[in-house]
Amino acid sequence: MVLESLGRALHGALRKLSRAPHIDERAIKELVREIQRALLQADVNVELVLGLTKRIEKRALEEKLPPGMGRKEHVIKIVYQELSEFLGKPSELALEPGKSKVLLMVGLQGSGKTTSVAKLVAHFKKRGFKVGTVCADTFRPGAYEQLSQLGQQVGVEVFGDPKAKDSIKLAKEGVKRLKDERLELIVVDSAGRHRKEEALMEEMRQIAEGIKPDEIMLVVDGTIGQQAKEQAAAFKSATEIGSILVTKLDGTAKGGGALSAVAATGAPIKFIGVGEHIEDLEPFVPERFVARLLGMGDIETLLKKIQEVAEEEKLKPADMKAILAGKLTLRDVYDQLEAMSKMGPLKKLMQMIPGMSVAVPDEQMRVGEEKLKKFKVIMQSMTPQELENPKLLHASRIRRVAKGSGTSEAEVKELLKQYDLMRKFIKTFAKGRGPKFGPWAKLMKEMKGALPDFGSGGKTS
Ligand SMILES: Nc1nc2c(ncn2[C@@H]2O[C@H](COP(=O)(O)OP(=O)(O)OP(=O)(O)O)[C@@H](O)[C@H]2O)c(=O)[nH]1
Ligand SMILES: [Mg+2]
Repeated sequence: MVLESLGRALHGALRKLSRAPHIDERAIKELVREIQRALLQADVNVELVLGLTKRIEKRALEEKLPPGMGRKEHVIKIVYQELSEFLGKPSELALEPGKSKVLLMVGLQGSGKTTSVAKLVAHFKKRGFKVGTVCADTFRPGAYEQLSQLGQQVGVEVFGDPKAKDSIKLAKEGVKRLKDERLELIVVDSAGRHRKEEALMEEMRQIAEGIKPDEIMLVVDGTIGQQAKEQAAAFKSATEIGSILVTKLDGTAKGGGALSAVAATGAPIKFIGVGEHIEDLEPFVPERFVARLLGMGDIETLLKKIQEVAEEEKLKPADMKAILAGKLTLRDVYDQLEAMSKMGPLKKLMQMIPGMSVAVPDEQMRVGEEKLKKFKVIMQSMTPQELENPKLLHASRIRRVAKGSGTSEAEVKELLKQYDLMRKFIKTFAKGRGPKFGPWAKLMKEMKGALPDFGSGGKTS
């Protein structure tokens, strides 16, 4: 488990809070102290800890309770939000089918670059992308062998030459060749071993200049704790770091230090390494990560409720209006499934629309839990463009998505059909073609509260 001790300590602090008879200033101060202790033990920088806990304390003491939420839940929600914020903004590595993205991996010796190269290509291969790697490490003996063995395990091409001396030339050749092969993700491994750090940085700069990568990803060893900050800063000042991958978060007590230190540099953490094996890679989503750190045992129910409320907040009236105007994208659907406790707002909304359960066959309306899970996996294999504009999904893309998600084409098509149905239905009702009387009228009235000018017709396209 990742950062087990930090998770346990934070969880313990919140459990104590949830057991307190009532939440007064003392209980909040006690909670804040325990969070401080937990974070310091995870090697998080003192100043960062103080800043964070000050914010938590201030909000917990001063913020007004949202309707329908108890004081305890509210405090837990604040902790959850602030910790998520603390770990940076979520950001993903987005690929586009048919386009080449070149990713240059940099980092100090032994940070886990080569392993991460293999993990990354495996990750995206599984999602149906054409991927390959270039070994531009001409410094470390056996670098090419290491990567080509990993490449074999994953089943991807590794461009390299164990005898080459000029890493810049090699990197350029490799990238050109794999681009010609129309690979969609080309990950370039670079050397971490050098006589001097100066020379390493210089080589990195030259490779970057030679291959013009779409993104430079810095690999940082999570076991170094808050020292990661200086390291990230040094790389950032030498070249343009687009994102960060923190490795070895399995079994280190210092992971909290590394993650928070790196997040503080402003470059988004996109992945974390949690083991030596190829599949030990996770996209880093701060909120999900924090939820996992905190969420277990008896506070789980509380967290669930918090998430529900947070999701409801996320679905702002503006989004609601767009959705009701028929602008429901697959991403909206995905977000809903993500939010999915069984009563996600969209489902609630659907249930509020009278006639819905009749017009949409029962079976389709209550797609089983299993199917929803499958749909989510399918959507994870789609590109952002496809999620925004599902019309793009013609036969070959459907095939790719099915392959990438380990489902069948029929299942992908079924999802698209469901989506279409949902969209049309909502649109029809939003246009007011639904029942003009009885429960529908009542619904309109109820909605007026949430959607200030919904009654004036809303947008119709
Ligand atoms: N436990 C654990 N070990 C890891 C992880 N990532 C990498 N390693 C190990 O760290 C060691 C170094 O990894 P490499 O991928 O060779 O590191 P590198 O940055 O390419 O090293 P150089 O090429 O010498 O600069 C190996 O023993 C890996 O198995 C991780 O997430 N967890
Ligand atoms: Mg290496």
